[in-house]
Amino acid sequence: MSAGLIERFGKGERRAVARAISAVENETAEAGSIIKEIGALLGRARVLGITGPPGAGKSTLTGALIGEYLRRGERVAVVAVDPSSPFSGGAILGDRLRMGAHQADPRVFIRSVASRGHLGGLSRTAARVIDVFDAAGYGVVMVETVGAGQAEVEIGLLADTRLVVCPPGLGDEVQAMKSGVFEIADIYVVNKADLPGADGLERELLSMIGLRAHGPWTPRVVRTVATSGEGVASLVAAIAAREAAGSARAGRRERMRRLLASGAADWLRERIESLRSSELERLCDAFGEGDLAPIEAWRRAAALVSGFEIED
Ligand SMILES: Nc1nc2c(ncn2[C@@H]2O[C@H](COP(=O)(O)OP(=O)(O)O)[C@@H](O)[C@H]2O)c(=O)[nH]1
Ligand SMILES: [Mg+2]
Repeated sequence: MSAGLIERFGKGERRAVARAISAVENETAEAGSIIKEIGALLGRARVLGITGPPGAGKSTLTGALIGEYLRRGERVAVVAVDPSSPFSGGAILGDRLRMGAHQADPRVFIRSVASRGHLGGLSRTAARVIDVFDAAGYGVVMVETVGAGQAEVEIGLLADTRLVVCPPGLGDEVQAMKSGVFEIADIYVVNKADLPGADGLERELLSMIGLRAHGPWTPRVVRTVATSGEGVASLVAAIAAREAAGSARAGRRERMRRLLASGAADWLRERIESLRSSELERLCDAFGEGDLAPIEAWRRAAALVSGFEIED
C-alpha cells in the first residue's frame, strides 16, 4: 500500500488516508514504512487542541470551526478522542452528528480514536494520526478530548494552540479550572454565551489570567455561541494571532520536543524511584541534608540512572 502513498495523498484519496491512519493507529507492519514515506511532507499543519468538560459544546464548536476554516479555504481534519470504551460507539456517534454537516465534505476528515487501549501511548498514537493528516494536506488538525484527565495533558503536548471550552453555570468547576490541566489554555472559550452567567465567567477568567505570570503569549478569552456560529470568526482570529505571535510557529518539531521531554521525564522518574543503589542512597541523604543544590542533585540523579555522564 505504501507504494504510491504520497501520490494518492496528493490526489486527495480518502481511502489512502483512512488506511494509513489505521496502520499507524494499530501499529501494523506497514506503519513503519508509512511513517518513513511521509516524513518529507510533514510540518505544515497547525494543530488545535480542544478540551473542556462534557457538554461544554466542544463538538458543536468543532463543527462551527470546521465551517469557518472551510470558508477560509483550508482543508480540515478532526481527531476525536473518545474517553469511553472503544466498544461503545455512542459518544462518537453523537459527536459525528454534531459535526455532521461537514461529514460528507471532501475537504474534511473526521476520525475517532479510542483513548483506552493506548495506555501511556495515546499521545504517540495521536501524534502519528496528526502526521498522516499533515502529510495528506490538511492544514488545520483539531483534536477534541473531554474532561481533565491524563488524555488532556497528553494532547496538550501535541497542540500548537490549546482551547479550553467553558460554558457558564459551572460554579465550582471554575475554581477547579484554576488548577490542573486548565492551566494549559492558550485561549479560553466562553461557549454558550447566549446563556446567563457568561459575563461573570468571562470576568472571572480574565482576572484569573491577570493574576498569573505568562510567557510570550497572554491567554485570551473569546465568547462564542457554537450553535449559531456567533463569535466563531473572532475565535479563529484569536487562534491566528496566537499562531502569528510565534509561540506556535515551531510546529511539529516543538511537538516532538514536548513529547520527548514528557516521555524522558516519566522515564527518569520511574528509574530514580525504582533504582536501589548505595550511590543513589547517598545522593538522597546529601539532598535531604541540603548539602547539594537541587539542580546539582537532579543532574547527578539523572546521570546515575541513565548511565551517561550529562555534559554541561
Ligand atoms: N445554548 C447553547 N447550547 C449549546 C451551545 N453549544 C453547544 N450547545 C449544546 O450543548 C449540548 C452539548 O454540546 P456538545 O457539542 O455535544 O458538547 P461536548 O460534550 O463538549 O462535545 C448540545 O445539546 C448542544 O446543542 C451554545 O453556544 N449555546
Ligand atoms: Mg463532544
